[in-house]
Amino acid sequence: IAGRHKRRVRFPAASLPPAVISTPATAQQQQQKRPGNQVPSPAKPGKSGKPSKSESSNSSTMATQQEPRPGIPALFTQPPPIRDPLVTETVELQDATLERCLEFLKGLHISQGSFNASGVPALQRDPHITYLYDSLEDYPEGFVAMDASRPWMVYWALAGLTLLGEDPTRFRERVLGTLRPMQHPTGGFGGGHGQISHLAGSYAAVLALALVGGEDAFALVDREAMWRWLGRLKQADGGFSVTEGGEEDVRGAYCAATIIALLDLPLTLPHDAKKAREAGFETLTDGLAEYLSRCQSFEGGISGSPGVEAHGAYAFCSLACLSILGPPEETIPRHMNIPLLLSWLSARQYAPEGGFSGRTNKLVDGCYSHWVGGCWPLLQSALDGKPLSSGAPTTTVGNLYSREGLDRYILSCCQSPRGGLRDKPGKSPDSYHTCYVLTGLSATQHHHYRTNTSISSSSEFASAFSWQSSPMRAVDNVYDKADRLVAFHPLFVIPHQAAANMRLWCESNPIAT
Ligand code: FPP
Ligand code: K
Ligand code: ZN
Repeated sequence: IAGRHKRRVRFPAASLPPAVISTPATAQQQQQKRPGNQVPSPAKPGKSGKPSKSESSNSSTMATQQEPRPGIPALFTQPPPIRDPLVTETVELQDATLERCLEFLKGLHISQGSFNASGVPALQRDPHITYLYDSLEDYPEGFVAMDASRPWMVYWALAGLTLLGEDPTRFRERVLGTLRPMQHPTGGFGGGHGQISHLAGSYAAVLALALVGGEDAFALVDREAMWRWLGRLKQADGGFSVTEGGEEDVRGAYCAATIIALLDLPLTLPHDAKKAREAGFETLTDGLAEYLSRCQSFEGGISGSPGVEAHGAYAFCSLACLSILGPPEETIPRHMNIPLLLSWLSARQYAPEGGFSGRTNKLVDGCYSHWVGGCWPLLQSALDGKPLSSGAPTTTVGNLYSREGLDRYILSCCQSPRGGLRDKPGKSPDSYHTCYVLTGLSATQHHHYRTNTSISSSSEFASAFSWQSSPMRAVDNVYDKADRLVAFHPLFVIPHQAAANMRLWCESNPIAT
């Protein structure tokens, strides 16, 4: 792959990923316009020999009239038959978005590559690989806000490359060198040099270490300090704040549960877990599921904290956290209203776009292929119930969303012509969207199910380490075999083996507390 040895970054007027780590300072910085570091590069001519149309031309309304390529069902080539008669700014934005997507869904945009028999463009594997290798190199000064997300930059690139079949272990030394100075003696990793520890950055750091694997990577984490730090983040309502003195939301819950499970941290509260001890808790996980339960909103979706708007990113955090805490068929029905959740989650998939929105009355976005798409295997597992003792894969409820629709949105609308994946047509790619769009595509391609055997010898997180996956039957999808991605663990968002290796090493190297 040519990009492997590239040492230059070319991000044309990149839009930054959402603030997964939000501080008032970075939020403000992210509003700033980035000085373009543009390397002009001519748009590749379509391999299909279709009439040429430039992305800037005002051709979107024409796209509704133009004939789609063969093999595409009408569901994905026409505006929805039922329209809201009340025209608002929101409705206009939605109409403009679906019009723009239609040209791509119908396979009529000049930037699209070769198509398969279902009218779906091929995955541009090599350009995406090159893009992600590039994303690990230098950045222009306009990206200064990303200095608070450095472990994320490492994780997004390595996770994306892994999905695409590249070997992340070749980055081991570099990753250790990058992350080592970001760890604090008082526990956890900061988002960059000299920054205080944050649960989001610590989650990304731990996942990056799991991806590169090996004893040196596992031993890099000061697990005792991590455990003490988590104790100080534990709040009286059962949840976790993301940093000492910082905000509390379900990101904290999921990141903490992931770190505890992968690193085999003790559940007993450390001595200085002041708030949690005063609330009467005895373990790091006490009251956590109840806290998540209070985050289900009137709509049925799940919000960042009790009482606010439901969002797909928080739905994944909450359902994944519940599925780490115990078997999903027990924890999810016990703490969530499932019919309401199913109704809200189903409403996230749009037609004709096929992709997911993050919340009611908002637009599809490729990154929700993971945040919303990643909820489906967890809910499916909850509905399928206890795994069979024979160990055979079991499906009772079947597909809960349109895998075909999501495949179409991802492959037709989210591939940036020069590599990298994006939110939607017209947006620039970034490594956050590249990682999570690919994670979503991988999830459509695999059936994720639990077995009754866990790789972990402890009973605590037995269920979290009992997942397996098998490729979906071809009839459920519309991508080509050559476009199959590596399967990821549905809770830890890294390969199953990477999660198992970290957990097993930590189990055999218990920390003294
Ligand atoms: C709204 O952005 C987005 C949010 C409120 C949540 C963002 C959080 C994540 C993407 C992931 C958090 C998870 C971890 C593990 C740290 P918007 O208003 O720009 O987008 P929208 O219009 O699609 O809602
Ligand atoms: K968005
Ligand atoms: Zn997005």
